[in-house]
Amino acid sequence: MKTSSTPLGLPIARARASLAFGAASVALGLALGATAVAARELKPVAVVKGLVNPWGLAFLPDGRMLVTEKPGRIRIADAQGRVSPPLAGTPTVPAVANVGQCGMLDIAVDPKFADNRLVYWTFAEPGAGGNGTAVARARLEGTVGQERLADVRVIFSQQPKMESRLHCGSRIAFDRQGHLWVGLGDRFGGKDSAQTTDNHIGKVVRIASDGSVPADNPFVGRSGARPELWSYGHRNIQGLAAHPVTGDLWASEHGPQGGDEVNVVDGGRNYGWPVVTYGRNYGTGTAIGEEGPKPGIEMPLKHWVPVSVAPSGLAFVTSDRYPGWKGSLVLGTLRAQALIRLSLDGRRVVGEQRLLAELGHRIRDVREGPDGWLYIVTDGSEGQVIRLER
Ligand SMILES: [Ca+2]
Repeated sequence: MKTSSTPLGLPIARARASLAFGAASVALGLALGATAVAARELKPVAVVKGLVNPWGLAFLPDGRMLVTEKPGRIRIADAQGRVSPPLAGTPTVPAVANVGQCGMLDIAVDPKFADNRLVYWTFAEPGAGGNGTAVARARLEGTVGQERLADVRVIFSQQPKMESRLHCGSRIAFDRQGHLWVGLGDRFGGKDSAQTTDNHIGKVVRIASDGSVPADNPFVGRSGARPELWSYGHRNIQGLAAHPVTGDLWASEHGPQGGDEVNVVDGGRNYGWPVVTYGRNYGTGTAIGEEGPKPGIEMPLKHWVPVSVAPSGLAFVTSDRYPGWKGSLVLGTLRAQALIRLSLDGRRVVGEQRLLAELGHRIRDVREGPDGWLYIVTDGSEGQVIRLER
């Protein structure tokens, strides 16, 4: 048999098998080499261009996109690449502390948007003590192309504010009751506060749509604990997604030098930072904590050492657009400049594939659109939204 021109011989082997056995061979080909084939067949299509440090992406039911720009703007983009002026608000859209890693961050559309027209975003809120990540809510009003934000209000503010340009998080995800999970960073200088429950530093919080505290939150009624808390011991979460089948909260988290993590974040649990971590101090490489496991500490399902990938947005593949990928978790990465796809078996990560590294983009967010395609957001002063066709 003539050998293939590729090391693995997949294309020729697959082509011959397909000719010989028809549909059955497609299943065989998928089992043997689907990931490599599919990766080659991804076709990145730039849908929106010229965004300034785009950070968060959320789809409206009509397929248009809400996109944030870190300096402090929210725009609407359509499938033709047309981008609206920054949305104005009543009262005004809250001022953003655009410093370092902090600024206008994530954006999310209420699960019942068709009824209530509510949108939410996270941002670095300036104030006494420095800045802190906050959540704002507004109602999107107006006809297509003439939208504005009404009844704008801040429904949550991270406490305490700190003088920091680092580790603002953040992401928003919804649980099945329509409550918001929000990932909050440790502000770099506040890492020891991640282990105490009397603050919002290095935490996931869970709040209702109006900012109130759900009665079934895990820390409600615990002496000295903030009732908004869902989990603690986090460093800097920039990826959150609710599992489409179980409803569990999955998160990606930045480590320091190594130690980036993927976790399932259960209510009331301690995720270790900084006492249990695979990450090490920048430069010196000295230990920060112990590697674990340790009683009372949740260990990550996946971690990266010794080099960080710097994980950003996180999404589950729920559509049938990508054969073999349904149920996978995809995460954008900044440092690794790739889209990482993790194959899952329940709560186990059973495979890792790096995609799109040839594009050389820092990937800030990834979402699945209502059309079933994955969309990535690239970082930078000429940021893009790219649809991944195949
Ligand atoms: Ca951890």
